Amino acid sequence: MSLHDLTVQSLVDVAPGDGVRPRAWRRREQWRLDLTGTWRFHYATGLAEAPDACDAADFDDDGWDTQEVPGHWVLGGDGRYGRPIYTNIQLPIPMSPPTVPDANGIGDYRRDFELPSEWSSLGAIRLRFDGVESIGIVAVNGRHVGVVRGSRLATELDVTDVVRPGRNVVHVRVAQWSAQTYVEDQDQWWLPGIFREVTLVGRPAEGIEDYHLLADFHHTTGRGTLTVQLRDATFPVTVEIPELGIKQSWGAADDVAPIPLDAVTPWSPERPRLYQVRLSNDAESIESRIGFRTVRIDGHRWLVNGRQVRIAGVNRHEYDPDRGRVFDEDAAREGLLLMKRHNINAIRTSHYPPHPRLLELTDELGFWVMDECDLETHAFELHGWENNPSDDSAWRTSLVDRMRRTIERDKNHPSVICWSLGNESGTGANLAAMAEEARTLDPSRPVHYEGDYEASYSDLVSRMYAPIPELGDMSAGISSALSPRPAQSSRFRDKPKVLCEYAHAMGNGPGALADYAAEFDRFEDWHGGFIWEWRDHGIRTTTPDGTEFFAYGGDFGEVAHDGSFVMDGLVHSDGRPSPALAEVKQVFSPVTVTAMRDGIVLRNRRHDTDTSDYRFSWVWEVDGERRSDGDLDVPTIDAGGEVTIPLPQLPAEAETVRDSWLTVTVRESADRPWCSEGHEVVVAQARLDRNAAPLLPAPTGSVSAGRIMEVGPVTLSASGRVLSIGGVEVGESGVELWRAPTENDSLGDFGSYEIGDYTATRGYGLPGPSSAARWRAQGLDRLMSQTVSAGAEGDEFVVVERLLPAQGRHGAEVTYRWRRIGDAAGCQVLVSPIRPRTDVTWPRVGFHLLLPGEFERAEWFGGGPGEAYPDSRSASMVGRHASAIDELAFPYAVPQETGHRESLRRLDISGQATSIRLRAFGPDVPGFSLLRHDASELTAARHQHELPESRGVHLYLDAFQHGLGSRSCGPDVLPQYQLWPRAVSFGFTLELAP
Ligand code: IPT
Repeated sequence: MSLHDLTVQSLVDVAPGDGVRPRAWRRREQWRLDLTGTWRFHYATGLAEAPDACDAADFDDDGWDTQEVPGHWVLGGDGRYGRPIYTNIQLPIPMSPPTVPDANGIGDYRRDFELPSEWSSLGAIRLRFDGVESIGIVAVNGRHVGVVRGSRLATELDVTDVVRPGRNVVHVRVAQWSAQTYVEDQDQWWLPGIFREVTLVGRPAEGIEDYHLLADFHHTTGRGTLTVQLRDATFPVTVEIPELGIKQSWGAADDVAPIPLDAVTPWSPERPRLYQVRLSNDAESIESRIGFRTVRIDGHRWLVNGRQVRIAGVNRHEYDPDRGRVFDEDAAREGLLLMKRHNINAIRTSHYPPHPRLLELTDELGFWVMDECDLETHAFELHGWENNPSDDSAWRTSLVDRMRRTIERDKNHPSVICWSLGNESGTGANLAAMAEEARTLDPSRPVHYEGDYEASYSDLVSRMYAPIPELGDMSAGISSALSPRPAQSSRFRDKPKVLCEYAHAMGNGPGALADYAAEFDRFEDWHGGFIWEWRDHGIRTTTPDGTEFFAYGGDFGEVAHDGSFVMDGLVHSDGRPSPALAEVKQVFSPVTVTAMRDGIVLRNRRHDTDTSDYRFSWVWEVDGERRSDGDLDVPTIDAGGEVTIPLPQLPAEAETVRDSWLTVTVRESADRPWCSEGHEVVVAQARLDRNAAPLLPAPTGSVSAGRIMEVGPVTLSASGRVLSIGGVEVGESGVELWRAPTENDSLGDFGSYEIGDYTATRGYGLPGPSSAARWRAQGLDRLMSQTVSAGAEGDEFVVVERLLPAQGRHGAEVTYRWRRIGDAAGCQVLVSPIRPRTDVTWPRVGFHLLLPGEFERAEWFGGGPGEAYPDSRSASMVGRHASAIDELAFPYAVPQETGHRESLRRLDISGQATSIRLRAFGPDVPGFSLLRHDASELTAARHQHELPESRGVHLYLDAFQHGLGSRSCGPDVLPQYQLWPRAVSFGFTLELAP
């Protein structure tokens, strides 16, 4: 068949990929030729333009370009080879399975390799592909050897009879779109190409074709059992575990028996103990590693080694801003270390098996892994799941094959404690068949699939983005949470539960992590969850004038795209942690510390490790000054245990002096692979005094009236605008209710999608307008000031203004009471709602001051070091903090509200020449932010580089901020964190700092 005809046929083929039976990945193959590197490359925008017969051995590819393998041809180029496309649920091609449009990038790859003559004695030679998107049609020396399907799965094509010693030619034709596209509709960039390794693997005639090592741990006796399953092995075979003194040989398949082992150390994320294993026969020797653990489902408990797992997890995509899904081991390791430093103990490999090496790293560093098959048919949901491949028998073998290839490749990893059938593929008989296949191949691990809402073929009940009350409802078997079939509620109730996705980390957020954690701790059947997601998928790009930025959907001129929905990670595209990661670290902490006035409660949430590798210390501070400190005497707490210890001995004044704080810190007591000795695991604080918030002091003198008012160092216009502070000019001032909407504020109506009830009960795509839409409708983004009165009243200059939008009647009345207090100017601000509505919250209540741009640094006593919002404040500790002003804002891919620090007492803002000191007062003590752009500038820009030139430093003193929530894909701000219009009063003083 001609290459052209073969392509036509392969594009629409729903059969599984070709190749020999899948087997476990080996880092070292004894006979291995690396075929990565530079390949000759031809790109065509469609099959009609692709060169025919370019698979022929003698085809002249002289005029061809080159392409690096592994790589994606749409990246790093100038658009010559097409551009990246980002879509979430929708497909960028028409919904007409299994066909694809004519505009279909075709990449032809060619290269030579030299086959060493020693290889002629081998039993088989295979060409292995670890990742090709979307399909690869492969020829060696002009002969067709198979089609590679399953973009993130491995394929080994038998080329024994085709290769010859000396020079050989490989040709791979890759098509961007194929029938497989319909089952690989994950929420990510479409990035075609050969993006993982290509290798030529030699197999000895009488080797060990495949092996499955099952290392069980018996938690009641502390013993282990190693069961070795061999496939196509020539005996005798020897298994060795040098560390355990084991060397066992079997003469024949029938001799193979489980090996009992006395006293082994079990494997867990906290103690990822691995043992080296060697399997050998006369022809080959295989190095592998085992970790002893037994996974079991017992009623509603998901157990490993007899103890329930606690998933403090993240969804991890394979992603790099320059290379896409090309794996970089160093970067991957860095990412895992960053997770470990932030108390993340679990990974869901959303939504496909990762590069095989990654699982060796998770074995080594210690993570629970939910290994997910490469399957997602989400686009069908937009058409009521009609023709869903998950339920279409034509796809059965192909989907089952995907599952098989996932399991066979990854079965020997102790970190993998569960298989996931895929993501967002509706439900259907093929999924049930995949689950069946998983159980047959590997009965040692449970099966997960979120879309199986009734848990009829999966072992775990799973949800995504469930609102908090739904967790308890599901535990109780209350039917409203269990759509679509409440009748199945008892089955739900008795199964272990997990959130495979929650807390959508898009932009500023997520909120309510601590609230979820409390529920996970409360209900035994809930095992935690995986935050969506680890990292933003921005593509490093430059504007025409050379400014670097991270591109998202639409930035490459895509016709259909899903905008910034691909920027929803805890980590920025460039790898830097977002403020949310600090919250994650606190909330996920393996040991919780609750410090109270009458004692400290410590709870060990680790799986199987006591606390003897931690050290505990305390410090007592008053007004941010250290008064005393010491080690905390904490008895060793076993896994799952809890102790209450008394507070350290402190003088009696500790309970009376204002701002008396006890801070307890848990640290690693030795170096770990992810951190050095002394690394902070978690911090907790207790306020020891009961003093109320300080109030603005009384006036110490009068104000000078005139056209310009002088209140100590501050000058004000007749209508009360601040003009200067100690000679420092102020550009703007006044109360502000608007904040630049976060993506959680502005997204979440999923407007055009009809998902019906399913949407409402599952908590994402909440009905009704978003907060930002309501705020805008009420005009909170364009309030106009109207001075009602301004004049001296006793020793004060009192200004009353009304803030209302054009045509609107809802807003606020503000009273500013300026007074002189020693060398400072003080102001008490009272904000009261005008005709508040019961269906529109406020974004913030704060006072805004525009200072000159020369200010660079901030030092403060208050909450910090990072930002805090009402539903994301676990990591904020009262103390003395300092930062460059530029570091106080986080550069979210889409500019938005950022940088708020809470509970301010004192703030020094300094530049080269001057420093301004601010003190904050109650009753509603404000927090602050210092930003280079104001709320409306941040609102208008869609990318950081679109922000206008900074007009200076914007100080916001916010008495309240609305919470963050997770509504960009999940529940909105919980009621207790919403900011409803209310009377608010706070004070501050301004002066030049000494
Ligand atoms: C859900 C997907 O599973 C995940 O891949 C990602 O798209 C996430 O949401 C949002 O970022 S699907 C969603 C419609 C619930």
